[in-house]
Amino acid sequence: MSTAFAGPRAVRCPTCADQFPWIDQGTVSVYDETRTAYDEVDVNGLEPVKRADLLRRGYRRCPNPSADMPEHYLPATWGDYADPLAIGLVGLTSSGKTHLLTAMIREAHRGGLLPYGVQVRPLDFVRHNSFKQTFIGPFERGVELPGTGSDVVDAADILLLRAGGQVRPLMFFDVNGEDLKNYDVRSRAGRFVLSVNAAIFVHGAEEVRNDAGSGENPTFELSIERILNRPMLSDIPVSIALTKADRLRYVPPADRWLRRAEPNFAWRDVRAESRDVYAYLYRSGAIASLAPYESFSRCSLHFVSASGGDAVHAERGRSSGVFPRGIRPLRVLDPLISLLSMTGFLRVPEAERMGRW
Ligand SMILES: Nc1nc2c(ncn2[C@@H]2O[C@H](COP(=O)(O)OP(=O)(O)O)[C@@H](O)[C@H]2O)c(=O)[nH]1
Ligand SMILES: [Mg+2]
Ligand SMILES: [Zn+2]
Repeated sequence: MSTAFAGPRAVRCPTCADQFPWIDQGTVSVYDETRTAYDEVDVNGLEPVKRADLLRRGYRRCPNPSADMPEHYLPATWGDYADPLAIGLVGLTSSGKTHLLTAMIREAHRGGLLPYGVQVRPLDFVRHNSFKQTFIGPFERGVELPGTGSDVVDAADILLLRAGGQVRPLMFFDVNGEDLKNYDVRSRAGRFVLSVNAAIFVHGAEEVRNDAGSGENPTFELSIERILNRPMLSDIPVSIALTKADRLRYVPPADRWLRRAEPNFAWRDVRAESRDVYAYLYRSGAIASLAPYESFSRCSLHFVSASGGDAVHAERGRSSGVFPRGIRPLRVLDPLISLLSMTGFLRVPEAERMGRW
C-alpha cells in the first residue's frame, strides 16, 4: 500500500515553527486550568467515545526538534487538518500590527466572515482564552494594547475555517520587519518566514500634519527589501493594509472607502480600492511601502483602521493610552478576505484575477 511508503505526515508546530512527523502515540495531554499544567493520559484502553472526546479537547507535547523553546503543546487534533494557512503580518514597530491582528481575529470570531460562507471557531481553547484575556478583552474596553517587543511571536490564536466542505486552520504571525534584517534560516524567526503562505504588509498612516512630512520610513523600507529578496516568498499572495486610516477619514479618496460598511468582495471593488490606496501611498511619498505590489505577482491594497481613532495618553510614555470613544474597527477583514480568495479558499467570482491588476 502506498501509505506504507509515505510514512507519517509531517506537520509544522504553530509555536516553534519546527516540522516533525505526526505519529499517534496513544496518549493525550489534558490541560488543567487550575494548575495551568498538562497531564498525560493513556487513551489506548479507553472506550471509543471517551477516547474521541479526549482527543478533541486534548493536547500533545511538541518534540521541538530544534530544542530552542520551552516546553509547549499542540492541539491533539492538529494532525487531522490540512496544512494551515499561515499569514505573516509584516511591518515596522508601531505600524499597528498588534491592533490590526486583534481587531481582525475579534471580527472573524464575531461572524464577520459568515456573509462569505465561512464559519469560524477557535481550534485551540487554551490559546484562544489566553488571546481573549490578553488582547481582545482590553481592546474591547478601549485600552491601547502594549507593544510586543521585537521578536516574532507565535500564532496568537488559531482559527478553524469551514467553507463549502473545506476545513482549514488559519493562523497569523506578527513579523517585525526589523527582526528580519539579520535573521538566520535556522532561527525561530527564519522558520516562521519559511512557513508563511500569505502576507499582510502593514503600513500605518501618519498623523495628518500641516508640514509636508514625507511619510517615508527608511527602516521599514529596508526591511521590506530584505524580505522580498527571500526567493521562497516571492510567489505568495499578499495584501498591503494601510492601517490607522481613521486619520484619513476626511481625506479623499480614503473617506469614500471608510464610509462603506461592507467589505469588498467583488474583483472590481478590490481593484478600485487597490488603485486608490496605491495612489495615496504614491502621492504621500511612501514609495517603498509599495514594494510588495511591485514584487509579488498578486497583491491587493486596503484602507483599514483597527481602533477607529487615536489613543489618548494621560502621561506621555507612561501607562497605556485609551481610546476615549471606545473602538470602532473599520474594514479590518478586507485584507483577509482578499487573501482567502487569492489562496483559493474562498470561491469568489473572478478569484483567478484577484490581485492581478
Ligand atoms: N489612530 C489609530 N491608531 C492606531 C491604530 N492601530 C494602532 N494604533 C496606534 O499605533 C501604535 C502602535 O500600534 P501597535 O499595534 O502596537 O503596532 P505594532 O508595533 O506594529 O504592533 C499605538 O500607539 C496605537 O495606539 C488605528 O487603527 N488607528
Ligand atoms: Mg506589536
Ligand atoms: Zn513546537
